[in-house]
Amino acid sequence: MSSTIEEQIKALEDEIFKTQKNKNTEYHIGKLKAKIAKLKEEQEKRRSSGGKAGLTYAVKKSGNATVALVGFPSVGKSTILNRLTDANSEVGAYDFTTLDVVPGVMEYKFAKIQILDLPGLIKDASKGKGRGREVLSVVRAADLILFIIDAYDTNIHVLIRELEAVGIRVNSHPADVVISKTEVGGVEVRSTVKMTKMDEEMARSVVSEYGYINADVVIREDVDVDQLIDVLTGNRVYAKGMVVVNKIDLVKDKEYMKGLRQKFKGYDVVFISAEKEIGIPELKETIYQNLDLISVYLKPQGKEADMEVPLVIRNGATVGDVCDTLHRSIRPNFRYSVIWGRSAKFPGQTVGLDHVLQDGDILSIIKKRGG
Ligand SMILES: Nc1nc2c(ncn2[C@@H]2O[C@H](COP(=O)(O)OP(=O)(O)OP(=O)(O)O)[C@@H](O)[C@H]2O)c(=O)[nH]1
Ligand SMILES: [Mg+2]
Repeated sequence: MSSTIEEQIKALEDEIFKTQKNKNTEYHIGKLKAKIAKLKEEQEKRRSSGGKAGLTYAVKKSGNATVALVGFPSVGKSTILNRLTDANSEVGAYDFTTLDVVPGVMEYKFAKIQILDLPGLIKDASKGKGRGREVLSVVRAADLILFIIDAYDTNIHVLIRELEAVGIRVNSHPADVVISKTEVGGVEVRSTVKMTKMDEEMARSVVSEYGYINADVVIREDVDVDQLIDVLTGNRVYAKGMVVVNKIDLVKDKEYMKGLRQKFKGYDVVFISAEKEIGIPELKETIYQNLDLISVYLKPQGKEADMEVPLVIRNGATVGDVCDTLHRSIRPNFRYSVIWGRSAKFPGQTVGLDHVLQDGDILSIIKKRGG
């Protein structure tokens, strides 16, 4: 075989495309998908060891969370950034006005949310078209993806496919499957749930095809082949996504908008006109809600808590995370903390660094003497 990796992938993809999909071909297709995943991994490895592929935009994360504006050229991403933040990104009536990542900060309900305006994405961006791979590498690091859609050009699937091609999964979660290598015994698959999309035998053959010789596979969720391959590949990122339909000032038909809401079922959808400033408050609120942030009030030892200005953190954050947000000198000097509110078993409970906070908690951090 002297064909390149690209050619091998293409041949396998063509084969899947040509194969009738039914019960009898399921196994075969599963195996082909595993082969493709393996080859793509190899391809990624080569790309990232080659010089040019290492190129990325330098963006420093800041604030409580990072939001990426993803969309085709000229849908109004830069106009939106300018509406949401104090940044000033160039707006133009032609495609690819934005050639760099332009960051801005949206301050909302005491949260500082970093918004990244990006160059427009096009089909085959994941293969490198229009600096696509660099744009997508920025998207990989975002907590929330805003799919910006022109009211009359609503093909979001092209965008999602490009994200998927670089391992980004939108509005889903890692499958509950654990694969551990073993010394002997071949590939063993056990499932704790009824499997309706793929049986154990198929899971076994996909895992083997991917290159495992001995492994224990425990499946605790009704997954399909693609989800299993995501677990095998291991470098997927899971991000939230929502849809923003821009330029609604051009839409006169209310029914048309209803249809769009239907089309994007499963996503939060916000209709706006960035230019005419319609729907911006709702957009800000929806972004905030999707980021799943909470507020914690700090109480200096022996003083009243500051109930005016909360500290904003991610839902699920611990006392230790708060320490790190405040200053890096705090954790090494941490003695204990005292907590009031929803996460406390009783008001004034003493807790440690691992304690998980809840919205509205009041927290007092006690440092070591002299710390
Ligand atoms: N009618 C209307 N036009 C808009 C709206 N928002 C943006 N535009 C126009 O759409 C064009 C593109 O806007 P940009 O903000 O530059 O779009 P972009 O997505 O950043 O484009 P690229 O950087 O090239 O990918 C400009 O002519 C804007 O004035 C809107 O809400 N309504
Ligand atoms: Mg732009």
